[in-house]
Amino acid sequence: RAGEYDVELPNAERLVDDNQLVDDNEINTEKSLDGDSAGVQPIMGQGFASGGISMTYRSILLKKWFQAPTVREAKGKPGEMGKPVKIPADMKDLMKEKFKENQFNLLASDMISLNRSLTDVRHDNCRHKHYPSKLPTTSIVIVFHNEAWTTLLRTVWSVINRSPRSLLKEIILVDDASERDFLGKQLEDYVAKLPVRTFVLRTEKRSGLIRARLLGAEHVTGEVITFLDAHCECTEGWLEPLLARIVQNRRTVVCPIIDVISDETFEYITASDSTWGGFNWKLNFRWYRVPQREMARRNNDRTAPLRTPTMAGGLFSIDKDYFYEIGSYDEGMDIWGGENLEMSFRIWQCGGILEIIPCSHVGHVFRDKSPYTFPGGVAKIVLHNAARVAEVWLDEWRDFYYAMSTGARKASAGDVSDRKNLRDRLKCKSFRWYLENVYPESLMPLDYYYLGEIRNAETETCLDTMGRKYNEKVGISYCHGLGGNQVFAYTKRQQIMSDDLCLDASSSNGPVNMVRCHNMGGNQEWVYDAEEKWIRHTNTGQCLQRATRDDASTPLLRPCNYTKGQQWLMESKFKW
Ligand code: UD2
Ligand code: MN
Repeated sequence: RAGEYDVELPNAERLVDDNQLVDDNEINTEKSLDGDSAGVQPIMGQGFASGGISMTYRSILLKKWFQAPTVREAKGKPGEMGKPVKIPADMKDLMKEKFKENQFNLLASDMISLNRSLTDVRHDNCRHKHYPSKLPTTSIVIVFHNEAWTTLLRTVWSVINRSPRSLLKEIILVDDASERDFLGKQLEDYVAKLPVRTFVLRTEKRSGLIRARLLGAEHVTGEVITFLDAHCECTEGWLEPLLARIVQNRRTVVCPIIDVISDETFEYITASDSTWGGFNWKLNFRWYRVPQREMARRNNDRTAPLRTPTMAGGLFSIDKDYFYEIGSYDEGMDIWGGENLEMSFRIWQCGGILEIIPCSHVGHVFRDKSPYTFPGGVAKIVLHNAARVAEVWLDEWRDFYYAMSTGARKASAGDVSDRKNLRDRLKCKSFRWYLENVYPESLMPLDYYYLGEIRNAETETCLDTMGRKYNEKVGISYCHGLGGNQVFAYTKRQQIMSDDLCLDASSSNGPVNMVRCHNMGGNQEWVYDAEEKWIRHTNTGQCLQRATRDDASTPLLRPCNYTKGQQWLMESKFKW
């Protein structure tokens, strides 16, 4: 049953979805080597002093890496200036073993200084920007469950080394019931000696990142809360532009550009400054290319704040009072997932603004798989959280979410009355308002005639994406009534769409492909005649017809002939 009804596993999304409108060359991997970062200290002083590193493991690292001239070559210290770490061939087994602990190359991370240098990745124009001399102070809140020592402390050191001391109130680490000894007293002793006030809070039992962040936030004494994941690296000048924006309008919630720290090599890779956050019908967060209209609103200034429909969730700054005014987080959400979209919708619908600040860059280790347990099951937790988002914020567009899987329909959102009351109390706007004003490019169509299965009158088979990808033929198969791959929306723009795919034909005898929706009519425009039941392709004038016995896998495009094989029913909704 893989594929169709599965929930997407956490961390499945990389910085940029394969299928997005982002050119690979937008991701700039070339870094200039000028510009240094503060406080580079010797590796031995910071990299291996302690923390989850056994004596044998340590001595292997020391021998193999730091003493073998073949390994050191002329390369200097591993990972400096954000360079990738190369693991010697005879350490590959150890590397694979270590990878399992956190689902990233822990061996590489352990070889890099906690203070490693990075290049200044900012756009040139960012370096000369002037920010108000009086900025608010911020407290950094970092929650973690079983995080590795070196990634956690490298996050902390990067904050210390690259933030103006006067703006940094404190660093609050929230341990969400980790099961690793070195994250206990050893961590407390370590952070007690740091040059910036840093302390560790602990949840009593595993509470998930949402409630862990709430615990951290309670202890914030700065004026602004800045949340970071526990495997980040802040770059030169990351903090000032975030705080400066909040000074201008305290209802602005701001995110840095999230660069990629490779989970394989720990190379620091600058991300595109032309992507923003969106989401699909399954309520997965996704990166998409920023549309022209938003570029134009910013006068094509790539350093100007970018209004984003959603945020990734892990890295942002928010005025502390505003955080509570607007309803902090939904405490009914467990472990991981959903809170990023929940907060994004809430900010926009309730009078705030959500932005990416391109002059602020923070790296994050994106992983393919989640390293930790999801007590009760991944699907149950992630679908529960998403259902809460759908119930409270999506109005009738929640149907798109529920259409995507039986799992989603079965999952319980629990009691959402408090969150609905919050929405009333704050007099938040509708999801329609959000789609119209914030995110017209959304995959959830603003207006649509139909959402459900599309059934052929003669063969009683249904259009089906078959889980196929972009630019492949649309399928047709036995109607299962379960939604998922057999759910299509017929939109007011006359698209037949399934999530980000639209039925598309470029020549008059087909094939009928699934192509990314471009919202511009053309090959993606279809007219459904609700009386005659035919679906006519506007550009070619041809009609959609059932599959043949020779090739039962895909519908055809043929001259309209008013036979039953060209009749399609958009009536039955899928079974709820
Ligand atoms: C992204 C966000 C993450 C969060 C998540 C959705 C970024 C870079 N990351 O996933 O912050 O919004 O989407 O929920 O935007 N953690 C706990 N307790 C738990 C589980 C996780 O403390 O039970 C910690 C974890 O150690 C980490 C943070 O929460 O520091 C985020 O978890 P993640 O790194 O697995 O999430 P990520 O980056 O895949
Ligand atoms: Mn993360």
